[in-house]
Amino acid sequence: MKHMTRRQLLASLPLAAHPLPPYGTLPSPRQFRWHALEFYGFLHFTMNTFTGKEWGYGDEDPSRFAPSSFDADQIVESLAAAGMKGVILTCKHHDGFCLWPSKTTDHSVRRSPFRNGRGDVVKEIADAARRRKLAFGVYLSPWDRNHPQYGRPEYVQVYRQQLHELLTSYGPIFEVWHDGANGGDGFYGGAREKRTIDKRSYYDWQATWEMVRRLQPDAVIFSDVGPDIRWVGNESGFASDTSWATYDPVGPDGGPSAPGHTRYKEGGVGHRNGAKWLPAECDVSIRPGWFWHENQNDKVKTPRQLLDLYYKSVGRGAGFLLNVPPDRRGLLHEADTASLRTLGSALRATFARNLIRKAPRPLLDNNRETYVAASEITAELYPATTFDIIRLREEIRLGQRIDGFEIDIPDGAAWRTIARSTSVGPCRILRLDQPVAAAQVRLRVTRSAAPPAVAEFSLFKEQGL
Ligand code: FUL
Repeated sequence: MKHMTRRQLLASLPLAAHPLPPYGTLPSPRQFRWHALEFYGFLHFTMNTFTGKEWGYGDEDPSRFAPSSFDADQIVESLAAAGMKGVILTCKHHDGFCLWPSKTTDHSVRRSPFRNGRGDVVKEIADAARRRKLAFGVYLSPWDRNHPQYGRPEYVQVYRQQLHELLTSYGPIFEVWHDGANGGDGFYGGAREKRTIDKRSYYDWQATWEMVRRLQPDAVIFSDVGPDIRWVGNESGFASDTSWATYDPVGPDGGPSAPGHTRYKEGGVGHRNGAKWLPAECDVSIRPGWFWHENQNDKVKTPRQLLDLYYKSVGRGAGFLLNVPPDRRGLLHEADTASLRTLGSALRATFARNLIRKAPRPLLDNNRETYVAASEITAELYPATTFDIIRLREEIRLGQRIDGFEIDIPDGAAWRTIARSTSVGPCRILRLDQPVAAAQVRLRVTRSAAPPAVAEFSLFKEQGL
């Protein structure tokens, strides 16, 4: 290939030799660590598993929570087999039933037959995750259809107390998940009425989040509006094809936003040059429902469907939060574990080895913290090798810089463009319609807000399905 110009040569030197100034808003260290997880599991498990509901009313008898052979290791192992690096448990869903023996309420495992009332599902999952080296996170529904005080100021203290228990008794927490579904009808200690709240002011989220920061400074906080991770705006598991890590949430009326009170559809694309680093997370269930239902055992997403969602979430710079609900035994069902296993082996086989043999070292070292400052990079594969997956990463601690890029392969004496796309950020995976074979592959950044800082350029051949 042609010789590098002096500018290109300078630009291809690694960070220490040629540092780039950062551009725009940047991820916090806790967000930067979160970006490395990419794929993690959601466990929707509670009273609903036994009543067959999706949203319990809050009047369910705790005696109904009776998994026959709960096994946290089986659950966590199955998630790890899929390649997940963390797990978030619904410690309390909208029905208010607490999976740990909370001091704030009687409506908990303490009054259930599970481990004769001495069990703690949160502890068992947290411990199993730790054993398997998966990060552990907590979902705690702000809406509580059981609690008599829901809708009144007292309940906000209860919610904080519950969160306090979760953040102080179960070791390091990587993510705290606040659901935007809030308020409506419920049992409320027997009142059986509708209680609506002002989503912007009722919870005083700032005070709650300050507590999270104090108790678990490394945890990222998820909600429709962050402050660390944003909802992608759908429950189908995909980000928009162009998706920015930056975002400035606003309320539906253009005013202040709050969890459950945003123009949530904007979460898919985000906002180019938004003032906040607020990357998207894609939450989706492996089944039609969030909870396990017998009649959905034959509706489990296939490994191919899951892989497609992986490309459309992780591959667009978002997190992939895949829900796999335990069944009434307290196990992940065979249909789900089979899908997870095949997905995991496909991901491992596909991404095992970057097919590029020669390129500037920072691109090949599998290290998101080293980069090449260049807008054109030619990589070599020898002999000519077949690939259908292209993965790029920016050094996001220097900001989201790239707006557009193209991928070329040699075609006689010229180059032929085989793929083009837009945002990169923490991760961009392109999947070609047809595998191509080439001995050289060129990345060309066609538009960028600042000189590009490319942390990874890899090629793979999809396999394992
Ligand atoms: C929604 C809830 O209403 C669903 O039950 C589920 O927990 C999902 C993850 O979030 O807002």
